[in-house]
Amino acid sequence: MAVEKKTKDAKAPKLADPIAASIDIATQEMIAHSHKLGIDTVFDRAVQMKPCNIGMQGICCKNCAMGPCRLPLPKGGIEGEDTRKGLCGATANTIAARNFIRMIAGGAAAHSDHGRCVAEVFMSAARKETDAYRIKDTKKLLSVAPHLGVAVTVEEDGEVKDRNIDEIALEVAEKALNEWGKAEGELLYAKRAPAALYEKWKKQGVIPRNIDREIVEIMHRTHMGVDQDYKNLIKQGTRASIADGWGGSMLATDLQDILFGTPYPLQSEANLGVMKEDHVNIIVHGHEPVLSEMIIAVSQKPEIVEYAKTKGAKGIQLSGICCTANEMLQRHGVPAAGTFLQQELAIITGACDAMVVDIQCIFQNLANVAKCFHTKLITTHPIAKMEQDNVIHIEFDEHHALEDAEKIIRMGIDNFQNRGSEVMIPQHKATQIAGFGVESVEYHLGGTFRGTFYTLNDNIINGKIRGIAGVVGCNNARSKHNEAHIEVVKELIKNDVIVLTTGCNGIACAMHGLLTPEAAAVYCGPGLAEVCETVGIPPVLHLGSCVDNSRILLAATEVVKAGGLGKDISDLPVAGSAPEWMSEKAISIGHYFVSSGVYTVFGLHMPTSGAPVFHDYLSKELEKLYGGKWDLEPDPIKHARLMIAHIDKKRRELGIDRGKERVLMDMADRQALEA
Ligand code: BF8
Repeated sequence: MAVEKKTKDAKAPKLADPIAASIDIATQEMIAHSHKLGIDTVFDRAVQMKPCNIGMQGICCKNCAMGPCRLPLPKGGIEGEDTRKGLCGATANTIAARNFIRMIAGGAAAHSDHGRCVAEVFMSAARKETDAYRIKDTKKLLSVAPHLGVAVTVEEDGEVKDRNIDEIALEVAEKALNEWGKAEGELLYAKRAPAALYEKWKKQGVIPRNIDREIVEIMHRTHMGVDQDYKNLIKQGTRASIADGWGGSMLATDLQDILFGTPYPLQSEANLGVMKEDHVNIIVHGHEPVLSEMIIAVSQKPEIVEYAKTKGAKGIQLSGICCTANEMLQRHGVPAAGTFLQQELAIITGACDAMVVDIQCIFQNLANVAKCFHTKLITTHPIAKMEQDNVIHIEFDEHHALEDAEKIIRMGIDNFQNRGSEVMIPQHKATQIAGFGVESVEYHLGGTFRGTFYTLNDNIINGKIRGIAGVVGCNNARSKHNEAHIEVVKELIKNDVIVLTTGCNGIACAMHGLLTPEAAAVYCGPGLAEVCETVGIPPVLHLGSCVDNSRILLAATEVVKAGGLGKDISDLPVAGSAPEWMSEKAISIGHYFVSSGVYTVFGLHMPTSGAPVFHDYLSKELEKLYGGKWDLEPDPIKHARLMIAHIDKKRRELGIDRGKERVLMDMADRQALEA
């Protein structure tokens, strides 16, 4: 019998159970449809291939050719001295720390290289070398300029004194680009952090010198035979992660806002059901809005819409996957077709006429899936090509961006007539209100005459809002798609914790109806529901893509500035979470949250668990240096409750844990609370 079963299994690979794979009905339907068509997806591959247990625990070193050296934990754990070592003598702590900070380097490099590309386009726009890009949001330009040391004097009427906008934009571009590789000094944006946090970083010697250097230094220190002290290794990881969150990512967000507009709340939709059978469906997937902004601009040209009609389509339906979805959503209301794990499914609908990709989170298997359909899969970035011969590469360049975008869109339109008979778009989508940011939170939750976070702080102090959670990050095919995202967020808002979201968590929350003001009455505790209903906001505020986690850092800083809740981010009743993390970027984000004073819980597993001493250093000792620490909890309800317990601890420390009558506080009241 056993032999017979083996033979049968060898012929028919195990397939994912759609119901076990996702909580989303559209995704379940599409997984079942993919099985009917005989096309494998990430969900099937996840049940067919087991992850390496030793790699998962962070204790495999492959940094030299004497290895890989694998240091599994002894059965029953470590008793007495941990004698595990690699050929060179590297301990489990050294190996796990090296691997962990290499993940930070990978994540910080991805965010920061994205930021650099935006800065280069910004420079072209400032120099007026391109017609496609121009400085759109001068108000944001003027607010960012001083943080880069660019002097501007703005009159009360908003007019700029002495200098013109073009000069300022050029100097901002130069100063910003300099942040990646300047020879001396420190990261200019480090001073945007609360003074108490900046001082902690200074004391620990972790203020980044420039963005690139911190990433390069990780690669050097983790080379065979260099840094062999896990505390010293993670110190460099900390410096590189700060260079990401308060550097590369924050610059990406700021420069994108100046070029393309700061987001303000708007209505849109999410899930595969946003695709339309009678329209040309063009899906933009990846991360840099430099590409997607041009695609949006061209797709709205009347002659392009007319061209689509000549091919029998009713129009063009743009939608996004991953963080490009968030970028297009935040500024234009373009709907999100899905999260990271739905990228193959979007093509399997048979209705995707073109999928345009740039960088990050793009499955190579898209090319194999596209081969089964008419879909044109177009890569656009010089650093991200695919080997399969059905992939078309149209290199995107800011100097001829509109022409490139038009070529891509016409290719999608021309392809509309090549659709096969096998079209299945799941009829599931949800309404969402997105487009939040530091500026719009200030507008909604600030005072009418006092443009800061006063109202938010007052409601935290009065206990209507128990605290703030940043819930972010990816999907991971090793866990049920969206389940942990949604359970964590629902448990938080049920307990009056307002949630700030980005990345694929934002898309997941949209798909499951949590990004509407109406969600407050259904899912929130009474305090948060009252605030949301009064101001007309959802209990979960979508702040954008993963580089926009920098908006969460600045929102927390604004809460500190508004007063009454301590002097540092680590004093606030806040917590961070990535329930379904997957990428190195998530580790970099997690670590800059921790280094900025935020208690941060990850789901699934931590890639450090095979080195208990190093793991404990992250989850216990770091708090003494920066006020934040790592934690791990795979169970979503326990995960949320750990965050709530931390928020309650901070409320007790601030003396705001007892229920109080709601009173409007002035600055003197707040200062009295701080004493
Ligand atoms: O940068 S959340 S799966 S899409 S890595 Fe990727 Fe993770 Fe989604 Fe955006 Ni962020």
